[in-house]
Amino acid sequence: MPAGVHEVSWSANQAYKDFLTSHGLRPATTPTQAWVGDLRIENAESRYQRVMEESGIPIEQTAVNQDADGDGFSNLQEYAFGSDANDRSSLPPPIFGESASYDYLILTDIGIAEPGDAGVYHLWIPYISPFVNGSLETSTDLIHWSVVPITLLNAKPSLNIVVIPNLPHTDTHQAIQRPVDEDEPCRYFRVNLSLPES
Ligand SMILES: [Ca+2]
Repeated sequence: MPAGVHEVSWSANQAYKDFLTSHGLRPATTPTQAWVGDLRIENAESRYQRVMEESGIPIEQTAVNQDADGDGFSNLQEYAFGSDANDRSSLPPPIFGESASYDYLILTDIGIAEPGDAGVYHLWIPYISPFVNGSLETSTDLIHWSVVPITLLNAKPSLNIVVIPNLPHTDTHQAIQRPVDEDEPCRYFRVNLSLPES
């Protein structure tokens, strides 16, 4: 199977049987059956092309680096962050950063940082489509970029998974926490996007 999201579900009959049983009724003895129909396998490039064409973009303006609606965001940026690449009023959610405080105890090179101490900043990055590869990169001179070794998320994580740090993800943005190093020069971040290789 190609990379991407694959969803198959067939639990309705079993759920119905469970419902009957829980109400003291006897389900029919016929076996639970399921069918899977309309299975479509589409590679990343053809999915991108289809979405561009379905939004009404002329074929000669669908390239990933083009900006079909002239709103300043490339077609791929809009595809990755869920806005309409053919509507000037539809823009990707903004990427921004802000200083924050620790929400957990941590050992730093100047001692123990306690919850509430300043010393980190949060980058807020919109969730990225599972059909796009995205990586966070950082630079101090806007020339040399290195990859930040984190995984960008496709959606808000489930609340029953407890992770440290407990990042304040929102419905639209993932929070990425980085330590502040006051000896460092100004640091820039960017998100590098590409379509997965088929
Ligand atoms: Ca655009």
